Amino acid sequence: MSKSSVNDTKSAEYMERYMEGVKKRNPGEPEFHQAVYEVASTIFPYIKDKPVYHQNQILERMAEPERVIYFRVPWTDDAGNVRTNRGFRVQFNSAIGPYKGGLRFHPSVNLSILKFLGYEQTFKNSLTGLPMGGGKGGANFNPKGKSDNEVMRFCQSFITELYRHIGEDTDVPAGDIGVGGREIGYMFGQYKRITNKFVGVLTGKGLEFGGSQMRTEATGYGAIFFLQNMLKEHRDTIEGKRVLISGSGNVATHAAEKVLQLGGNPLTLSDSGGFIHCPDGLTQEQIDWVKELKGARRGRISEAADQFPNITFHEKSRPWGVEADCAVPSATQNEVSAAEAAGLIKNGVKAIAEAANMPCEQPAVDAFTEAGVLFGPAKAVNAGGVGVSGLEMSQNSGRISWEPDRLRALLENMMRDIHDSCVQYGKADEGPVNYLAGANIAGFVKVADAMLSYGHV
Ligand code: NDP
Ligand code: 2IT
Repeated sequence: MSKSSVNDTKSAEYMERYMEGVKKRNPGEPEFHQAVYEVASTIFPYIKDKPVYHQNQILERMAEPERVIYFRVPWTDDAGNVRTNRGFRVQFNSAIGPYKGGLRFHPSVNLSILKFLGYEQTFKNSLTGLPMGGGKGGANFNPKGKSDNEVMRFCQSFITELYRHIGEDTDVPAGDIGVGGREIGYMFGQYKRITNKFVGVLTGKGLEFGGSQMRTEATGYGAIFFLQNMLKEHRDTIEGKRVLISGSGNVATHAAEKVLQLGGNPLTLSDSGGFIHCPDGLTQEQIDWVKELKGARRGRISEAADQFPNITFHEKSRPWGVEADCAVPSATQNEVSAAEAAGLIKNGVKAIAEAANMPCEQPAVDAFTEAGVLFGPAKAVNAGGVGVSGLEMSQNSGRISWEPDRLRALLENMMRDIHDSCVQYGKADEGPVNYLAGANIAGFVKVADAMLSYGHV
């Protein structure tokens, strides 16, 4: 049990019984248990003197997806072989708006991972202040090594089943790991073809067909705006800070770019093969090169060390052993262990901003909190992505496109507002703000109160 949050006996007892139930009802789903635990450990103390939430079983109902869709995705590879994957959509909670959340294509995708992501998404979307419920989906499809035509046929088959369950007022998917502009284009094209409707059913679309300015940049930029706000709240700045970043996809490369723009030094990037280290700080030219490498060329991060003499590649390891001031994990879940957290703390890290979803294992989160390191939890830090997706939905409904400057300002303001909501609920009498509790409580209140209004549905 977390040492950081549940420290009164009554809440601890409720919490233990509650988690026993969650584990019993969802066997073999460790990522889902972890995500529920992280939220519940901060909500039980908050609701201990608010019996209405207990009487109406709000936390129990929140941990049960409203609907899970699970389907076969058959497709044919370039050699003519029939292949079969497993597709999912977890429609978690629609209390405050249509289900909204990304699609992940990765061989590791299973129900536990998508339930953790859909559960988290509900609180994250609430934090944005926009009317969006929570959902997540995807498939255990591995886009690596597949041709564009294979990816297209897969996406078309995936949407040929999913189209009947989604819609601009029902459920609006977007990208996540392995799903970027190319995949969204193929899926939107197939949806439009089947339904004969041009509506905002997916976000992250190309700018030519209803996409929003700033959506590509939003998650990474938003994460660094959140880090900037955390540092400012504690009388510090990003300027001159050495920042460790993992991943080299959409989120990581835009996080690195924003660190650079704000005067910091992004030292590392990574992929599943290892990490690159640039002690001088990556330049814009190097970040652009990585965007092209991991985007259109679909290459490996190790190639950066062959291209640039001041970059080294460290095979099969993660960047957390490098000495730095801040860390922004931006690849995947559980990529920072307790031992790695201890190393970061020993090296004097000041702030962690979770740009990926649940990148820190629970004992790592506890270690940062206990050491007084500023800890920005994923559901607040990376909410800029879905936030701009919400703005894409608004533009699509109005059949209008807003200017880049307007979206830039909206994103920056949204991240400041999310930060301030976390401070409102997470400010401690002494020591740093508890952003974990702040984000969970601020996200919870709106969804819980909407659920109370509806009665027992
Ligand atoms: P991308 O597919 O663009 O990039 C993913 C990156 O993470 C790649 O560098 C990939 O390396 C690495 N990675 C993926 N899985 C693993 C793994 N199991 N072990 C090690 N490295 C891994 O995804 P995004 O940048 O979009 O997403 C990154 C994270 O941010 C995810 O946690 C996602 O849920 C989260 N997120 C994304 C948002 C968005 O708008 N895109 C919004 C909010 C959160 P490799 O190439 O070797 O696979
Ligand atoms: O985890 C996330 O917030 C996303 N992958 C983005 C979801 C979205 O609907 O834009």
